[in-house]
Amino acid sequence: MSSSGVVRRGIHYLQKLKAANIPSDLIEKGQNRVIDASLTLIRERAKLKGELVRALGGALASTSLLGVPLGHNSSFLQGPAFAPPRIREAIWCGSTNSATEEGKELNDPRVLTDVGDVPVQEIRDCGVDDDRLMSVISESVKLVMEEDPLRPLVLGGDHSISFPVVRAVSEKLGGPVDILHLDAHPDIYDCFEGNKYSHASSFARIMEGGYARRLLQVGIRSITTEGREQGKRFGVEQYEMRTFSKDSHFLENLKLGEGVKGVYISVDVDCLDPAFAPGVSHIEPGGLSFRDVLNILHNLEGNLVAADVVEFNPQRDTVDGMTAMVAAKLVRELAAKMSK
Ligand SMILES: [Mn+2]
Repeated sequence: MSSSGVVRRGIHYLQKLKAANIPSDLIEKGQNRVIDASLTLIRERAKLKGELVRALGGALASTSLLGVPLGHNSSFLQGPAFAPPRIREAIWCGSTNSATEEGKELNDPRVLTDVGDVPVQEIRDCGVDDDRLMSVISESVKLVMEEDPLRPLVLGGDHSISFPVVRAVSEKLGGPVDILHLDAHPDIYDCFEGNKYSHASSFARIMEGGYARRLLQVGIRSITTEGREQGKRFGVEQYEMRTFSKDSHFLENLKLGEGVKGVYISVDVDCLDPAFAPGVSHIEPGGLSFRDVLNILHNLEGNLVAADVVEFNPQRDTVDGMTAMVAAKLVRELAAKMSK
């Protein structure tokens, strides 16, 4: 990250503390204690939920929510940091019931549990940098996966979180996955505005790391020359909206993950046309309908090992929280798809 990026995004008083000769090991030890405490809470919640699901019996795979309220790697608005509690609220909103479209019951813990949020803001407030923060996110994902049969469904956050999440999934499973990435944007810049962790660069980090065999990007309609060149460089299969009517039959009958460790799905809410989901940072007309997305997800064949739903920005939502319901329904249907 450039020094200007640090000033703009970083936490300012820690620089002052260093200038005031506060010993750096005092700060570092404190940061370590806060990170240990954060991971302990996630570990213990995951353990309890895992024990509960195993005691109930009969689940081969069980979805568990993990919130990552991180918005500072966005190049525009940082509102996605506030998304996870809004999505949870909408999942359990009394205006609907707990059944998913294909008949799973979300109030059965064998289908859905929750291990809470990575306390991103609290950790950053202690002056922890992004290298370390990304490791904490990866570690948190692994703590969920530790508890068989739990599988993580991560609530973003901006799209930068997909890198540490996919890294954790691939490292934990011991090999690459196939990724289905629904988005208006390819998020594959080598480095965006000096930030290698930018939400516009997460898939460059994922491909460099060798965490994915195939990367299918669907819904693309805002792509630069660099986005196309990076796509070619990494062998990405980019399906643009301008040809969606031609590609839709193929995309609505995907079979992925064979010969690798499984399938990862990353849904940027802005893959949807803004008519369906106005509460996003980057309004990009000409997108997928909600039913297009559900058809792609419902019909996908493959072993879904983890997923994320990112870039919902509650600060851009309508007053009645329409996009929160949209993000929540994506989460609900993904949770049903992942559990078995
Ligand atoms: Mn996007």
